Parts: sequence; C-alpha cells; structure tokens
Amino acid sequence: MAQNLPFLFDRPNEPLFIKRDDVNFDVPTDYWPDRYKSLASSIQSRFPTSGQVIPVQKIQQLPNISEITALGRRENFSIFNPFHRKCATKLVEILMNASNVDQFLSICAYTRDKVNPYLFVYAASVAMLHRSDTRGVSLPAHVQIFPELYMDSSVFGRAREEISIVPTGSRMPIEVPRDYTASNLDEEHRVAYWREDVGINLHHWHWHLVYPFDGPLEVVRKDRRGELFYYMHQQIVARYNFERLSNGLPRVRRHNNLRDPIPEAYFPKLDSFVASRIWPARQADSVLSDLRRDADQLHVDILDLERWRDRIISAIQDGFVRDAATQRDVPLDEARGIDILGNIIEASLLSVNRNRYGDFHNIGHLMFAYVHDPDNRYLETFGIMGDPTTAMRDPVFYAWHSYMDSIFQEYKSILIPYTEQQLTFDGVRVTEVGVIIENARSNEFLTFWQQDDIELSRGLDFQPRGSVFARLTHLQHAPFTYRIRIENNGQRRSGTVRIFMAPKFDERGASYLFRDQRGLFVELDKFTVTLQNGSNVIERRSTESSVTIPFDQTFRIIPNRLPTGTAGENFNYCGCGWPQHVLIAKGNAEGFRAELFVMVSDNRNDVVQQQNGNSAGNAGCDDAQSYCGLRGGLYPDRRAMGFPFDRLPRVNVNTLTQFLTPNMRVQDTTIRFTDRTVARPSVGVQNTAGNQNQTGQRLPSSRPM
Ligand code: CUO
Repeated sequence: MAQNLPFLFDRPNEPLFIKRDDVNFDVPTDYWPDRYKSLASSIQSRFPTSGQVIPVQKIQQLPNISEITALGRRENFSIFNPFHRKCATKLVEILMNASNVDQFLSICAYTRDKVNPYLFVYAASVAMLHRSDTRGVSLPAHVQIFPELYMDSSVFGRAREEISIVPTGSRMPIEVPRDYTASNLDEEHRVAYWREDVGINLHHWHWHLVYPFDGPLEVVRKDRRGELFYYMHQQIVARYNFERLSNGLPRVRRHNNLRDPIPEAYFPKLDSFVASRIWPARQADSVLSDLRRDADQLHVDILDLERWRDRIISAIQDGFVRDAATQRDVPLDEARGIDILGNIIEASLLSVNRNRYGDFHNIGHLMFAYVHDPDNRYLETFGIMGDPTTAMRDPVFYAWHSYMDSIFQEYKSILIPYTEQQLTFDGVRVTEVGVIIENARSNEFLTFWQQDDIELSRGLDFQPRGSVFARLTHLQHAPFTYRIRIENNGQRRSGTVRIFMAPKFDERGASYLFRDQRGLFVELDKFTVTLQNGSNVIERRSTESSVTIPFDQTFRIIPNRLPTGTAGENFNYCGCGWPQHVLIAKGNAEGFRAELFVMVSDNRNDVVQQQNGNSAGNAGCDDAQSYCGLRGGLYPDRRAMGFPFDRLPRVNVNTLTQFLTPNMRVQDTTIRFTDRTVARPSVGVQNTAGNQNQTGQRLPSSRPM
C-alpha cells in the first residue's frame, strides 16, 4: 500500500478522482471537493476507470482542516512565511499522527484536493520522510511534480502541443534553452547556468525537506542541524564564488546594509501552475521596505531584522545567548556554539529564544521576495526568494546568504585557532597528491556541457496522457580519480581523508591570505582509510564523493515502485546531496588555476559512535553525508563542520603553505572548460544505491566514515 503513495503527487492540480492510465485512487465521493460532489455520477462515467485501482478507506473521524485551508488553493506557498508555515505544520502533524498507512493514504486523499497543492506536496513529503512506515517509499523528484518551478515557462506550451498532436513513441524532447533569463548585458548572467541548474535547486529543496525548520519536534530535532544549516549554506556560497571567479566575476557581495539598493535584478520567467501566474521579477536597485501584507498576515519592519541581527552579534561578542525557557545564559562554546547560532539565525523551532533573536534568515528571504509589492497594493505574490525550491536561481540569494555567513564567521573568528598539535597526525605524512583523468594531463580537471532528458508528464495537469521530456543542458566534468600517497611510520591505524579545493588567485590575480582563502574551500570528499605501516597509496573516484549523489539519484530516474526489500528508504534520504555533475566548478578555457588540499586526520578524534553502536549510522545512506548527515544517526564526524578551514589560522600563519602540517598537502590543479555539448552516454540506467559513473556502471565503494 505504501508504495502507491507517490502517485498522490502526480498532476497535483488535478482532482485525485480523475481516472488515469496507470494507477487510480478510488476516492469516496464524500472526500471530493464540494464543486464536484453533486456531479459525481456523471463525472465517473465521463472518466471510466482504466489501470490499477487503489481503494481509499473512508475514515469516520476526518481531521479538521479549516486552519490549513486558510491558505487558498490557488495561491503560492512559502515555507518562509510564518502563516503558511503554520498551515503546513498543521498538516504535517495530522499526517504524522495517522495510525497506519491506510489511514495516512485516506487523509492524504481527503486533504489533497482541498488544500494548497504546493503545501500538500511539502507536508506529505515531510511526513513520508519521517514516518517509520512510509520512509521506504521513494518520493518522485520534485521537478517531476512541479516542473514549472525549475525551468523556462516557454517549455510547457511546447510540451502541451507535442502531447496533444504527436502520439507517444514519436514525441521529441523539448529543449530548454541554456540562456533564457537574461542576455550578456547583465554580468551576473555569466553564472546563471549554475544558479538555474535543476539539480542544484533540487538539492536545496530536498535539503530543506530533510531539515525542516518548523513542524512537529520529532521532525525538526536532528543532530547538529543548526550547524549543518550554517555549513551547507556556507559551502553553497563558497561554490558560487568558485563559479564566479571561473567566469571572471568577483566574489559575491554581502547585502549587509538592509537599506541599500539591491543592484542585482532578476527576471525568472517561471510559471506557477497553481497560482496561474508568472513569478514576479525584481528590477535593479530595488530597495527593501517594511512589509504590510494583511493577506499574508505579514507585518514586519526592516528595523525588526536589524534588531534581531544586532542582538545576535552582541550575543556572539558576549559569548552567550539568553535561553527563553530557563531565562539563563547559554554559552556559545566550542562544542555547541555554532549549532545554537545556526538554529537562532535560520531560525528553526530549536532556536533558544525566538522572541529575542527573531526569524532573521526566513524573514530576510521574504523581504527580498516581496520587494516589488511590500504592501500588496498590486496584489502580487512573492518572488522566487520566497521558496527554497526557486531561491537559488536569484543572484540576491547569495548576497543574502553571504551576509549571514559573515555573521557565522564572526563567531568562528573568536574561537581559539587550531594549534599545530590539533592539526597534526603524529607519524603520518601526505607525500603525494594527484588527480588522474583518462586521456588527459594529470592534475587537470575537464569540464563541458552535457544534455539530459527529464520526464514532464507527471507534472502537467489536465493534459492528454503519455510521456513528454524536457532536454536540459548542464555543466559536467570528466570523472577522475584522486591518487594520494600517505606515509605512516607507526602501527596500523585509521585516518580520515579530507579533500577540499579552492581558487588559487583572487579576482585581481593576486594570491590569497589564508584568512580569506579558507572561506573559499569547497569540500570534495571525506572518507576513512586504514593506514598500514609504511607507504600507502589511496585511490578514490570522484563519483564516490561524500558530498554528492549520482545523477540518477538527483533526478530520480527510477521506477515508481521499488520492489520489496530494496533501498527505498535510503534512496529518499539520499535524494539530498550535491549533484555529482556540479562537483567541480566550470573553470575556463585557458585552464583556471586552483589548489587541491588533502589532509589525513587521526580517525580516533573524528569517529562518532552512533547510538545503535556502530560507527556508520543505522541507515546505510552515506552518499552525501557531508552536506546531509545520516538518516536517524548522528552527524558522522566529530570535528567541526568544515574542519580544518572553519577557524582563523594560528599566529604567524598568513598563507596556505604556512598553514600546512605534515599530514596535509596541496597540489596545484587547473580546470579546463571546453565549450562542447555531449549527450548523456546512457540515459535511465537504474541504480537505487551505491555509486555510479556517468555511464551508469556500478563502481566499487570505499568505506564511508
Ligand atoms: Cu536554504 Cu536561505 O536557506 O535558503
């Protein structure tokens, strides 16, 4: 039964009782929206049943959903909006409390066509990810449910034409242009291919699904979630800067004065099928205003944000925050400080004091999202900054997150720098680091464009049936292998290999000070190795990265129903993860210069004993553990996230070279981009777990940390 749940998400605006080719829900007419109840018999004869029928049990005690329907069915939904969030939380609670899967399905069938479709998919997805009896179900990729949130709206008119005229089997994929949101007159457009990458935006949606900031406590409370909010977003900004420098742009500015004009314009060209509207745009030099939107129950001033920020910064300088429940000061110590701050700044349900420290990050998103209509005088809905699904497309997302990151860094800068002793691994030296790519120079990464097809039909409402595909063009790199030589002049022991990379020069072509470069290091991989006495040569493939998930996992190129006993549960959690195809920045045609950093730390200081007793967590899903953690387990690295780059360097260390201890090594690399487009070698190869290369072959896996 649980395996049928994903079909609830198909064609999200179409009532569930409309018959489909494959799977149909037999929805009791009492559950139908009022508009159709009186027409039930004529509608049923109009849409005769075909395909499999899934019975929907009628339950006596239907939940009261009036609080949820307060948000209209045809409105956009923003998880950042406290009112919308309350509506979503209510539905998550109802769904979490369903006593079994049959009841869960029944409540879904009852609520689906009455509540806002975006809200429904969000709440049902959160509940399915967190209920013990449904987390084995594989959720469809969000891009398949709401493709309009991920690509140029012009695609859909063409897709509808193709579906209506051309029989299945003869249909052509609809090509999504790579450049459609601006011309080269806008410098920021040089990195639009990255901001608008479907996989990157899917990762962000999925991350916020796995780590909701509000909802029932059992859903929100996760090990080091506040710290992971900080770290995952810090890495997004670092990756964006890498991409900008690759394209001849300076590092992103911080929007640190909320009253300054916003130089970045953005015209998203996205549709909302739910609201039947195009998403609003933002002109260059727009200025934030106080929000006075009664319809959204949103009254908030810029001054509120400034007050929250000032209190947060004061707390960082004081070294403690005030806990609302106990009225005690809680120290921002090395062990928990960053986690406490992450929850405060985001702000999540775990914030120790929401009254005092407010809702800085979330309301900030909304301020940007409503900049075009802060008092609702034009009856315009929010812009793309209002939804985690779309926010990363907007250049201002990075200006905002870069500012928040600088607040986190202010905290990190007061921590005592790591001593040499904390950084070294006695008797262990890294003596050689290299990158091997087939048919290429060593230490040179190769990037290019690749095309892939995504099925759209599940997200197209009120259409004739059958598949239609969108063809996307995205960045890709040639798979590569790290080769690392480690000398161990002690007993056999365990080490953690940490691999990062950063640009070598800044926007002016000058070398960095360590204090600046450390924030630009992007994590590429982290894994455990056993070191024998003497020389050890480690080879590790790029596809095994602890930050990424394979291409097919990002896009869910999998069957709807996994056979019993497959890794569906893990697969869902693994939907969170940086997409493999953007592991490496684009570089440039001349060969962009970067520094690859490898460190081996003493695993005894890193390993986390999971509550179930083993060190690998209890879920087995470890593909993207660096950015997404482990399902149901503790974050699998005892060190601060981003270690060893998360703090200022010790005294007299000004450059990366000076920072190195014998268990670290830096290798100069280049990233060479070739402006050619390749088709994916093999589309649709199924793989529900493990690692995968670009042709879909299974690759042997190293042991995760
Ligand atoms: Cu992920 Cu601002 O948090 O978007």
